[in-house]
Amino acid sequence: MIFSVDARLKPIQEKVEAGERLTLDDGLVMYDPDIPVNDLGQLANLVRERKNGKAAYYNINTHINATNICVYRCTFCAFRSDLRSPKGYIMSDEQILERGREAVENGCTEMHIVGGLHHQCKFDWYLNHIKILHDAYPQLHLKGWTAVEINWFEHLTKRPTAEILQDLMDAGLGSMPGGGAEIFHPEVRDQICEHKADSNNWIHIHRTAHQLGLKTNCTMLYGHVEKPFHRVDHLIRLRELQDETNGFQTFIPLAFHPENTGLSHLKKPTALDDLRTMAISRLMLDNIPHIKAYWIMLGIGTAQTALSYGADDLDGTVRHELIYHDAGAITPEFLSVERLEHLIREAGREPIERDTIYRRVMRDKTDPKKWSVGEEIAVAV
Ligand code: V47
Repeated sequence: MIFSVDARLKPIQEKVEAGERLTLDDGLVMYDPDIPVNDLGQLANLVRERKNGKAAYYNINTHINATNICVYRCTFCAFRSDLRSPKGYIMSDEQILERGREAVENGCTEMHIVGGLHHQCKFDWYLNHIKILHDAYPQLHLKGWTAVEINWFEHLTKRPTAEILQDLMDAGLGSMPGGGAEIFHPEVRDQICEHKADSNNWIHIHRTAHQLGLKTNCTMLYGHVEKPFHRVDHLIRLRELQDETNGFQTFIPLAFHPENTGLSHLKKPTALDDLRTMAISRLMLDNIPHIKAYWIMLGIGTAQTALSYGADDLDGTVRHELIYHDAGAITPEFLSVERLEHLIREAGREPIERDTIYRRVMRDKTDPKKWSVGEEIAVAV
């Protein structure tokens, strides 16, 4: 044993040190509030350093949400709007292209594209975003449309998942974000978003994406009506798909922000719950290379601390984030590269700029807006 932990964690520590897989019961033990978070952090850090050494990754990215008008009414969402609400908006092609220009002007390697499911917009409207952005700015990686949106496009077109994804890839889609997973278990999903893609749909869409060679991320929205069992069950379902396809790059645990949502009576998860969940995610998801501490959602201090609780990625500089800021996030709208690198170094880690599919980014010293990419970053399995 490299370090000492609470007696109830000893069998788990043995497994972690031997590189053995943890079970659902192990996950539930780790969620017992009497188990010290620091002990879990030490175990998660062992796995994190085994996989990613001292490296901590970030990227230079921006977001675009071309509309917030949405047919769905997920109780946790503060971003969505009705068509006739003064809050509702929809962006024109010119506005979308202007965002692409701004992104390239600021040296971004990635644009994160998600939005509402506007009942008056056809699939071609969504496909066209990818087309016009990719045609104008081919160097910008387009990470777009969650499985929930893909499921909606299937509903609109009556076409199978693979065809929809292929159309998007042909237009220039580079990868898919991990949103829309929420909590898979129907006991929870039926309370917070019963109308949208269910767990089978979500898993099927990511499986199909992986089969087509599209890398994706995965998430879990925690800290609302779910119990520890639902969280661990969710992680195991993601782990099972990863065993099958190896197509997930990063897992992002998303802490619920209650403000302006249908669940505004709930308290947001504590920093201790955030760190416990980060550590348990790293420990349960032994086959996913990266765990992201999304600073926008966790807050800067917790995200920095999470780099010693299993996380190896802070996401990016981020511009134009709306989903969390509409739900009361008090984090800034943007962090500079200098700030991100400083936060990483302060945490005793080595900052590495990556692109969306985890290749090292090399910047031109005289003009940082110019960049090239190296090989995919190796992660020990
Ligand atoms: O699916 C919505 C969540 C997700 C709230 O793949 C909320 O790199 C908390 O998936 N409080 C979208 N969470 C964000 C997302 C994401 C973010 C950053 C990086 C990546 C990636 C993906 O946000 C939604 C939902 O689970 N969400 N509303 C809220 N009030």
